[in-house]
Amino acid sequence: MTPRKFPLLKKSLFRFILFSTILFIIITTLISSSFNSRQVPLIYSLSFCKNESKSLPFSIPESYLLIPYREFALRTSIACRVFKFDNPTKNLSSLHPKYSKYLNGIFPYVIPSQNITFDDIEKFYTDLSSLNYSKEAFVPRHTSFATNLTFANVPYIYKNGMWEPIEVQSYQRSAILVPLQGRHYNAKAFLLNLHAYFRRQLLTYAIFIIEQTYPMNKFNKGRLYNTAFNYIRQNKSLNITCYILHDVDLIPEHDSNYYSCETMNPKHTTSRVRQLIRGNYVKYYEFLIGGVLILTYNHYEELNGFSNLYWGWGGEDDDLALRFVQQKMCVIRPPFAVAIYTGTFESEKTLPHPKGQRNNQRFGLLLWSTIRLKTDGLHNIETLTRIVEVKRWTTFTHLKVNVDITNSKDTSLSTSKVTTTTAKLTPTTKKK
Ligand code: BGN
Repeated sequence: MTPRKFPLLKKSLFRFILFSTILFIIITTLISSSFNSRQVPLIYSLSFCKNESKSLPFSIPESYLLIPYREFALRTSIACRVFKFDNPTKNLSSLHPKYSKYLNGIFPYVIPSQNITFDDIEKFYTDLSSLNYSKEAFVPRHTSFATNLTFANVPYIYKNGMWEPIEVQSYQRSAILVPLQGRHYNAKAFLLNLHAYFRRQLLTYAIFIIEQTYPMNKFNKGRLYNTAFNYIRQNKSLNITCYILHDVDLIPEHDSNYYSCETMNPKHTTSRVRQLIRGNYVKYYEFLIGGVLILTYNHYEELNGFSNLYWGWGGEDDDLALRFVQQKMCVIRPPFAVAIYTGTFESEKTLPHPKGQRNNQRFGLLLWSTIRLKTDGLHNIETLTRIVEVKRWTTFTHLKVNVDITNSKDTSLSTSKVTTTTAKLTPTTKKK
């Protein structure tokens, strides 16, 4: 190289540096804006280059998250920045949980003894409905499974599959969906407390325990939610307007955490959870919508429900949060001070139950979650699961579900039967 050529080299070096700097700025701006704004596309789509995508191996999806899920979730909030609560117009004092005269701040939940049975709970609430309200309203009760139950005896009646307050008409009709596998003690502690909690808020409600009975090893919470949602929407006489998706091991601690649906946005009511033994609250990440989520029929449909692909513990709720982003939806949250829960998870340790196995594939699934929105969810649930038994108690409806019909050869796992538990607690069985 001769000395004469140096100026030319300098010029191209300068051009190269300038070009790379501009390129770097463009890329970093794009990535940071996808963190900060819900409006910017979250996924990288290969459909720009249609021809190339045809030659890609089948297993590579057409579009996927631009950045790993964990990075995205850590930097993103799913909470709405601007929102409005519904404002019921007629007779406020009787319609909305917020105006109930039974609210009293802290909810006096109880941790029942391990020997509690479903019959105990059934009897407790059936007896309550037959009491003389004015006299017995706040008398603490002692039972074989808990002492000093101080739940207010709110006048309630069980009518056509729903519990309704007698004095007023509720603003909405709510279904509480509780997925389950094993963990029967948690389900009993849940039922005992949550009935009292819902009554203080004057809800018209029915609780659905959705138990996975096949397969026995791996839990699929998304399929259980989709199956129950589908069952409830087909049961038109219930006329449900609000869906409350609830973990079985959470008990709300504050009356002002209103379990009402808001028309515009879903509501996430679990900000902090504490363990029974340690007692300190744990705050979860901003992107989390697991725990308790309250949403309308339209919200659930718009999201196409949960993905059906998550087997084992974790990820299905994060996948739903990505669906929210995709659909430009956000959640509203009650004030931090009232969105508090006690978790009954430790009590599991003393009981035999299949331990929740972590799903190692969840990170991979989350990466291409958004492109499955239309094809994987509520829309194809009927091809995957079957309700094999419906057992009606007054305190809950027990749906037993085979969540993998294509792989179960035993036909008894795919035929349905209906059992009704009468007030005298003597079950009768009917074939569907
Ligand atoms: C998260 C789980 C959620 C679960 C919460 C709270 C995952 C996906 C990869 C980050 N998410 O870590 O499913 O609800 O913890 O327990 O594992």
